[in-house]
Amino acid sequence: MTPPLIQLVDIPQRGDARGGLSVVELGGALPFPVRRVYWIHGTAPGVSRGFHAHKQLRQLCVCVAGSVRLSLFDGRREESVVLDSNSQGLLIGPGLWREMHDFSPGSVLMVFADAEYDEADYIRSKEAFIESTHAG
Ligand code: T46
Repeated sequence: MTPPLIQLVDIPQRGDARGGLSVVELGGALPFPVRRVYWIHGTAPGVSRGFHAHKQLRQLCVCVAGSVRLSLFDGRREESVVLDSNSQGLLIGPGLWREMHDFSPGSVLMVFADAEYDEADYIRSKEAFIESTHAG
């Protein structure tokens, strides 16, 4: 059976009566070593982001405030998910075209990545991405 494109992982919750506390341990809790963390915030209403794939990069995306809809496309199938929780993150492997839509006001999308920023790892043309999925 073909595995789903959307792979969600649970994030341990250590909150108590005082409020929430979510934990991502960097020493082995994720299926890859974390080399970079960045977060996307202050996205203007109606703006979409992404529109690229990665050749190698693996990432975990957690919407730590508000919500965002993330869609993944492998060249044949497209699946999307609304991220709106501190307790679940979306794993995104290489070879997936990603788009981010419907950012809610004040939303913050935190991303844990297994490599430092490298523009050469991006495929920013959808046509080139689709071609790459048919290659080999
Ligand atoms: C991804 C989705 C989920 C850097 O200089 N360093 C960085 O670590 C990042 C992530 C970006 N940049 C530069 C590259 C561009 O000039 O910041 C600018 C905006 O990046 P981009 O247009 O790629 O941002 P998004 O929101 O479309 O995509 C980002 C990540 O780039 C990407 O890897 O998977 O979030």
